[in-house]
Amino acid sequence: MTDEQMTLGFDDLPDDACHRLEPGAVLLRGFARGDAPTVLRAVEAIAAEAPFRHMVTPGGQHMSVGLTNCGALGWVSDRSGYRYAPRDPLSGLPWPPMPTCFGALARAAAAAGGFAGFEPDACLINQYLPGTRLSLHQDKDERDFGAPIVSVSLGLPAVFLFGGAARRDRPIRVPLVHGDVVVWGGPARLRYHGVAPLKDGQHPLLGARRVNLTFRLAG
Ligand code: MD6
Ligand code: FE
Repeated sequence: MTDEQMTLGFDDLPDDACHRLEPGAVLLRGFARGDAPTVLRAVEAIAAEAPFRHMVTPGGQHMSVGLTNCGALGWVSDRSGYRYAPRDPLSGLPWPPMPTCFGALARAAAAAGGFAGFEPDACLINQYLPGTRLSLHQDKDERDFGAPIVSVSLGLPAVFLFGGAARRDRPIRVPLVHGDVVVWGGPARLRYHGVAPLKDGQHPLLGARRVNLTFRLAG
């Protein structure tokens, strides 16, 4: 099968529906659309304190994704590895607190995805410009894999690559648009995943950008 045939069309999935991608992974189409303007104002305030930056991987490459955090813990990368840290290494200050509206959105989405009682302590905020990609990886720096991850997509559409338990497993391609939320846990928690290079475009709220929020219980 060609890549083209494996891609679900952006219009193939109805609005505001819940789609099981596979056991433990659910796409909540449009779940965050109503909250998006408020959430994006909060993202701007966070980025004014803790700017988006291109972190260095342990291999010495700069990530093409721009990244910042809010909440008690933030995900960081440098030559010595990946980890969660309570302070922004750029400023030495604690990460900005998680806005109330973020916690409420993450909790509600997790519950809708079958994970009641989710209380995230970390929110990783990724910024994609046209051409930015995120290579296949597992999210495994969190202490407890019992909690899900809640991922909120805002701005330009992207193709989420959802792979298997091994890096070599061929990913399926899931189109994500503004307001979509993916809840991901249980048997899917350690799946390889990534984001295909962002296509150019203009979004009414974000211009030529995509912003992704991933909520985690890290500590
Ligand atoms: C992104 N997301 O969509 C990157 N990880 O920009 C992730 O890496 C991710 O969306 C774990 C669970 C859901 C995700
Ligand atoms: Fe991830």
